[in-house]
Amino acid sequence: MQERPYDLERANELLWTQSKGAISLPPLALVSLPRPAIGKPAPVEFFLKSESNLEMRWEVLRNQGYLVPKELFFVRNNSPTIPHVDVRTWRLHINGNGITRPRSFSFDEILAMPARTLICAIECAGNGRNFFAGRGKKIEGTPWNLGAIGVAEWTGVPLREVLERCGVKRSARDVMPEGLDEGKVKRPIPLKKAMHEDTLLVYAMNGEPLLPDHGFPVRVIVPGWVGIAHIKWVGSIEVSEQALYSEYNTTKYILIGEDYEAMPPSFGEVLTTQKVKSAFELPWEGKVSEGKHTLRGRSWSGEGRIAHVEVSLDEGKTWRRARLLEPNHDLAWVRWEIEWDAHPGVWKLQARATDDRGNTQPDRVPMNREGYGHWAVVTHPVTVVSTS
Ligand SMILES: Nc1nc2c(c(=O)[nH]1)N[C@H]1C(S)=C(S)[C@@H](COP(=O)(O)O)O[C@H]1N2
Ligand SMILES: [Mo]
Repeated sequence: MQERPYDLERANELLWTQSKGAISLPPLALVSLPRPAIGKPAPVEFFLKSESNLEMRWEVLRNQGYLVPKELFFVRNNSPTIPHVDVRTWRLHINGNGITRPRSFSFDEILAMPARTLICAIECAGNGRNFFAGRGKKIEGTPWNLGAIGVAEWTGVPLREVLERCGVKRSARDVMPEGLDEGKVKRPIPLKKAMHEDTLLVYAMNGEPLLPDHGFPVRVIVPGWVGIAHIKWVGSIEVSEQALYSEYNTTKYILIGEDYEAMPPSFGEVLTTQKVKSAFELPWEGKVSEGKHTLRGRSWSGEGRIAHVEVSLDEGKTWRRARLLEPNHDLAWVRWEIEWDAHPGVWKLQARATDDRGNTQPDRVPMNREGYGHWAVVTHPVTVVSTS
């Protein structure tokens, strides 16, 4: 018998009171409260807030370890509010013509299945969107700098285990998890990806139950793929012998533009894996005092692990290799550091990473209408102030 990560009976109650900080009402009373856009506290020191989204400030990672604590993890909600899910009545329904035995699972049944734990990033496809600006056209969408990413340890059951218990057919083609949020957010993944041992239905993040913001009680993890594939508050999953579509793979989370081809009925190229990016653990347009510093940052790839990172302090004329720190997980990130003797003035810092598949961050990436997939080198402005 496998040990439960936490007490199921009290999970709902605990999570809501924890995430709402001050208030501690019994679960029934909570049901009548207005649904929040964000559940956890969102202090301005940690986050930039826009509608129902929280962008992590990169400077907060400076004193953190490899994983992002749940309190600091970015939030991206396509629906205006997050749902209240009662884990005691919650069920996961599996249906569609791609399985022979449609059925549903209780939370207890999910917990009783063989668990798997892994570390990976979740990154919004629009992370870095702001850096497309200044190319003539304003881009709609959540105005992210680089803080729409986090790395955590996820525990759950392989989606494959669940699908096999439903008699998944070899002829099945697409698998589409659907969220219980107002917008019923759903996006398909191909059967092969759904059956990968690392594609999980997770109920724990960094060893604790998921917060409501991150999909309590169960969310999907598809390592390396765009954030939108990682469906939160999953309530049902359709398995189909036909290709499946939703707005999230036909009109949104696709690349539209001259350099991209439409994949009808999708209006553009459908996004799958994330590319390579880098960020400094510094405030945006921040100030540092002159003198010797250790510059720190992180680089990541949705296709492999980071092989090396270079830093330039002279707008790309010369580059120096940064030291990589352990650990360095596939489909997550690596922390790095480099010495800097900072002289007063305005500096433009750049970091450029290469992954073990040979993907190196380019100087520019072609525009696309919705501003997804900006993985070019970013110039980070920092003012060094004189101390004399
Ligand atoms: N049900 C549901 N799942 C969802 C979303 C959503 O709006 N509803 N947002 C997606 C997007 S766009 C991203 S980037 C990630 C963000 O995960 P996080 O909020 O836990 O950081 O969740 C994905 N899963
Ligand atoms: Mo996203």
